[in-house]
Amino acid sequence: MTTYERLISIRRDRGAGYFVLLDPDKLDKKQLPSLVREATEAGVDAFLVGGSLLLRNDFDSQIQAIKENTSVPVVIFPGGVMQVSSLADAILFLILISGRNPEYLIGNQVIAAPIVRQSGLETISTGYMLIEAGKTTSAEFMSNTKPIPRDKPDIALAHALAAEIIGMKMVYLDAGSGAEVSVPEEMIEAIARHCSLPVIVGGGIRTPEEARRKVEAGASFLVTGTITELNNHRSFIREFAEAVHTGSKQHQRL
Ligand code: 1GP
Repeated sequence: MTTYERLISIRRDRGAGYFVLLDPDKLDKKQLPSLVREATEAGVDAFLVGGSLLLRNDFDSQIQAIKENTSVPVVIFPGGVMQVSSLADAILFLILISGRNPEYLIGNQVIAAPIVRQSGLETISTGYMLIEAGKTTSAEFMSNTKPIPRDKPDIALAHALAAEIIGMKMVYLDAGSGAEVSVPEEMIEAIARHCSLPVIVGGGIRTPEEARRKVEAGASFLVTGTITELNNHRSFIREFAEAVHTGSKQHQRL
């Protein structure tokens, strides 16, 4: 079974999946094994690994340390072409479709493609959209692109439909790490209703209740990064996992 198939089966069996984002620059090497083990026990469905910047030169060993301590998929969520490791299970091959910066639409993909192919990594083609976050996020600044306005679900939907027609496998609605406000439910709903691709939602989600609302609106996968860095105890992560898994049941009932 490919990692993509595994993720789809998680969505089918649990209604929605809960991903924890680990930013290589913020990982404490000593705490990492226990964090990964506890998060796995608490019900996390996959780990995403990546960041807008890479300030340290130990990406491979970080991935290895995560892999050694979990049975769930470890998927690279790359902020740049340096973030490739054959030790991961897959890589989200991102196209920043909400922006109009050619470097993030095709330039970086061309640079990364030969290395990704050589690595043997499974690729999951993902239409990545930045959504207005109430502040300038690292992703917005580093990509030099303008996010989609929060009050324009129709614009976000048109991008998601384009991703589907082009043949991408997922869309990722991201307010960006540390966003002041998360992706609006109205936008998630519009995409979930009219686009058949699985929708990953992340950025600025701080409480299990907020996570539940995103899933009830139709998110297939929910991502937290910052909040799990700050509160990485098992009970807190478990609350998020339960909110995501029960929120999806609410969604199915509607
Ligand atoms: C960012 O969606 C992720 O790309 C997670 O965001 O760090 O704000 O949870 P947070």
